[in-house]
Amino acid sequence: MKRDIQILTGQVLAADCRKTIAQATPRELYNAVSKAALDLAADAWKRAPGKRVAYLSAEFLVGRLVYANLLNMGRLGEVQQMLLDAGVDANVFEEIEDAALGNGGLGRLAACFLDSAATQGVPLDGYGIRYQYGLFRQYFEDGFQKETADDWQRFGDPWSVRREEDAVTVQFGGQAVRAVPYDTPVIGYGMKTVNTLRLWQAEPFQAFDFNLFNAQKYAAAVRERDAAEDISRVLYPNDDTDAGKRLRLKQQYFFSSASLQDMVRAYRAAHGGDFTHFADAYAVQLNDTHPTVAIPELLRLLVEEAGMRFADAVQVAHDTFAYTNHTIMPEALEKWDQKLFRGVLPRVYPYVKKLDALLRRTLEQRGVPMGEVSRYAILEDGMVHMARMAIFATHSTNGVARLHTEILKDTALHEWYELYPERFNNKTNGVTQRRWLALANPELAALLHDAVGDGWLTDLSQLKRLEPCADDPAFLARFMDVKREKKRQLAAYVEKHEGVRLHADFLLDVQVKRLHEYKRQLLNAFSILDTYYGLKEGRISRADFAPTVYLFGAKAAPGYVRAKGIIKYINELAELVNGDADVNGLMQVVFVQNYNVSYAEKIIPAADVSEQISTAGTEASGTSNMKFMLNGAVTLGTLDGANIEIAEQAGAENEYIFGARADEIARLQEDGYDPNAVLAAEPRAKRVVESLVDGTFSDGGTGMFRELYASLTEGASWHKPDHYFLMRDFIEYCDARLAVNRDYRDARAFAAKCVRNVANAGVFSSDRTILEYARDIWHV
Ligand code: TH1
Repeated sequence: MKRDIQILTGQVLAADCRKTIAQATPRELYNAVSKAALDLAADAWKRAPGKRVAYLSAEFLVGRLVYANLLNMGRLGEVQQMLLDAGVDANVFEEIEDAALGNGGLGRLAACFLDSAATQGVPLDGYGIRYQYGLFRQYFEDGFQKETADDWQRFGDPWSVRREEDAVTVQFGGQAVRAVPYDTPVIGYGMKTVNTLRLWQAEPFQAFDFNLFNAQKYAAAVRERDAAEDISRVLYPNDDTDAGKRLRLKQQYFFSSASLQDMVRAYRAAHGGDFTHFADAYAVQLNDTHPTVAIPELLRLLVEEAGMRFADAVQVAHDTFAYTNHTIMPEALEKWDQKLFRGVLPRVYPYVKKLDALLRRTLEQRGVPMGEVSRYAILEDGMVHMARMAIFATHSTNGVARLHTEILKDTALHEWYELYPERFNNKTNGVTQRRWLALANPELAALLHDAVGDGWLTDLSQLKRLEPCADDPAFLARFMDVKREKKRQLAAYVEKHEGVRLHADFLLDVQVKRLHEYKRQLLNAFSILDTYYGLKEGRISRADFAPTVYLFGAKAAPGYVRAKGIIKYINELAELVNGDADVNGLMQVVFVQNYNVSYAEKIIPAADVSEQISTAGTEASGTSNMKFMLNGAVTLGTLDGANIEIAEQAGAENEYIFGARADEIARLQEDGYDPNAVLAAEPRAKRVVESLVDGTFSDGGTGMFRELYASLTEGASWHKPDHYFLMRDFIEYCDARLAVNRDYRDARAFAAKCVRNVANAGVFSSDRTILEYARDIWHV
């Protein structure tokens, strides 16, 4: 019997705050609806027998849970009606903070995987850290990024359940802390499967020292508590870079050890003390190297607590673990100083040494020359090399898009591929269509419902049946109506949050992702400035130009000075363009603050053009590219990461591809590349680059713009000039952009391209990805 969520919500509200639905504040309503829903999911939230997958990840960027969970439970319409009946705005929960326990693509991928596994019936649990503060909140002051703490639990955390009885102890050198799990149900679409996201919180054994407190030594009295809580205090805000910090290593060990202890305990309860078949009970996926310390930790547990021989433990680890690589950027490859590692984890370090010794013996047996050993060694040049440990001690290493995996095999990890070719495999990323289409774009979902039914909700390949609609004028008209409506909604949201009136009738060209030099937001900005000059000076015909909004959203890591300089530059550009009445009917530049999952849900469905312009060979996959495609935007991009597969699926004629390919970039890196030659030969390039230093814009006297200029024209001690080849691609990019603009003027033909993107987005469902992992790697 279907229980009534309205009655349950009313009961919770009456008990908790003696109010009705109409009287309750947004947070009271949020807590009540969430509690009621959790109650309705309780029966389905049971552990199925059989092998389970543990997805270990330092990040789970789940975003706002309430709408997505209600959608998957089949209760969203009911709740919306309930709110409507009570005179409450259905968007009332938009005040609720996102759970931003991740930086970007890697953390959001983990969240999509949770949704897909639960929907497809894959028994997978997420394990991570319950950060007290998630990714910082961003705002702009004078065009500069400022950060504040993200206190995401301010409105409560009604979706999690504290499991005191499952707490474990994690031991560092001289410090022992309690790891207390908070479980959140992961509700699959249709609620047939409910898996678990288990996030560990670090706590002291004793809230404070009573004797010190009585002696009025207050700071000392809470020192142990602070030191314990510090471990799960805050998410490191670096995307794609290795922080190398002691506390970060403690975080990694904290959740890796707690998660393994959890599995070991459950295994013992079910199977007794013989751990030789541990890999038949658990598959453990390492999301990048962040949880790789789990490998020596499992060895330690098996040897010291299960009495296993080291060699047998290594076999168990090999069969249990698999590793996903997400980047080849050298600055992201994790290495720990050996002394630091040994100091923080003295109980684990001996097992790292034993693994390193085993690796060296293995290399010798395989005839690897002595001179080559240093390229593989786990312990080398005073560091612990985590990726090497992850490849050596697991049975699978996968990349996240076809090109990325090929680069791993051919160059980045070539020596490992020669040693263990059978371990390497590709798993192209995906995104969940429940959140990124059904929830974010109900208008398009309704149109799809009429055209092809609803099967795509759990089988995205069914969108293929939409293909003929690209030739149907009536369908295209409805598609364009949807885009217009999503732009109107976005404009209302942007006006509320940024105080800017966005032109909802313009072409919407979007680049939203973390700010990084390799993602080349600066190239985008240069091209906008070139367009501005072109329009003002008549090189570009105003009459032929489709008015365009250029929208940015991006957070820079707080310590990444160049990235912050690029933000300031784009904000200066926005001021120039938006302040010039002469072009106001043609261009608008908007940089939204605090881009996050909830903002993405507003922006992506409204976009016409998806900017995916990383230097070829640098973006492992990208996942926003897939979300844009699914919502019917065309890709303006380089042949990088999953863009290649996107263009292949949709047909290159439905995207706008430009720029050097990965092989050309590699050649330029080898043979030499001179951006100054481009600047000398191409006045348009010269002019926009000079805007960094010629007084066109002001960096407020910080020197940021001059430093950016130098990075492009002179290089720095650690890199050559224009490390990311902006000048190589500049003119081609401007040309491709103008081609988009030209094509957009034929609204129907453009809409047909958009619809062909939707129709061919099927393979980019994370359902497909998760089923491939399950079949090829986890064997569940
Ligand atoms: C990202 C990759 O940059 C992106 O291309 C990919 O689509 C995504 O992972 C999911 O596979 C990465 N994020 C991080 C974050 C950290 C370290 C390395 C990477 S790679 C902290």
